[in-house]
Amino acid sequence: MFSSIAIIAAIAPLAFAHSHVDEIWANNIHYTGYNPNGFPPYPSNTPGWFTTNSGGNPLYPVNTTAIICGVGGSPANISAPVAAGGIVRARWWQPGEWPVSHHGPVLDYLAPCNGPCSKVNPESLKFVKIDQRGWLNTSTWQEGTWAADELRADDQSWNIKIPAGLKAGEYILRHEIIALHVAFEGGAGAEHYPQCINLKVTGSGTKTITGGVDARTFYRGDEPGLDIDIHTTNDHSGYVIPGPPVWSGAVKKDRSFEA
Ligand SMILES: *[C@@H]1O[C@H](CO)[C@@H](O)[C@H](O)[C@H]1NC(C)=O
Ligand SMILES: *[C@@H]1O[C@H](CO)[C@@H](O)[C@H](O)[C@H]1NC(C)=O
Ligand SMILES: *[C@@H]1O[C@H](CO)[C@@H](O)[C@H](O)[C@H]1NC(C)=O
Ligand SMILES: [Cu+2]
Repeated sequence: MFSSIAIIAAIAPLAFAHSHVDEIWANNIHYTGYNPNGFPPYPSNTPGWFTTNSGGNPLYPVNTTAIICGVGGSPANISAPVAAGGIVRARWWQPGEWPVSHHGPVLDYLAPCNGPCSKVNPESLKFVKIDQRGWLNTSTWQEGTWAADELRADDQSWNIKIPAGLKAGEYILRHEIIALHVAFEGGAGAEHYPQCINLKVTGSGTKTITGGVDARTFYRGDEPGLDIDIHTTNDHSGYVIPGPPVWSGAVKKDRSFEA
């Protein structure tokens, strides 16, 4: 009896686990992300935001604080240096691969902290979208190939280009996967997986972020990019990626950029 409870307790986090960002590279320096699942190793210093989202579960209502930087999101205590124009790479932890069923877009947002990101209130952040990628082609699956499939194929990882010429300072990078496998009418809804990362952008750039918005206003939930049955066809060439348009200050030349 006692031991079966212990076994259930041990496997439950895995059974319900979706994912979280476990590894981060910036300027080719490696960091371990915060692990919300309650087992080691805990990093002593990480630019990855802390959450209380044990199991990495999705399905946030799209207009609550949790959509900003995750359930119970609180700021990481260091900011990873990265040059403007440089690359941040995020790797999603999963016992195995990012789930094959979890097709959908990958999106990245950036907000200035106007001071140290370690002290920032997530509700004060004003984000712009810096890249997005949605449906890609009709190959491989009944639903076609999506950005999340590309992420899975690249070791569950995504490269994010920090806009060239961005003014030096501390910023929150909000990296997000949206899984659409149960987004159909009568399904549970689109699954949002946000992960915030503290960055210290360096260089002599002059571009400042203006026109950013609160992450709680990105999505409604009933727009065509979130309320969709992806299983009916492999051709979603008309797919409209949800959220605000890509910021004009983001240079659309990286493979991750697609307006
Ligand atoms: C970050 O938090 C960890 C865990 O509490 C602590 O060991 C570490 O010293 C902190 N680092 C900084 C730079 O505050
Ligand atoms: C969030 O969305 C729900 C469902 O549409 C709505 O009832 C609620 O008023 C919204 N809350 C805010 C703060 O906008
Ligand atoms: C579809 O997209 C994937 C991911 O980018 C790529 O690997 C694959 O070659 C593409 N297939 C076709 C037929 O274009
Ligand atoms: Cu899931």
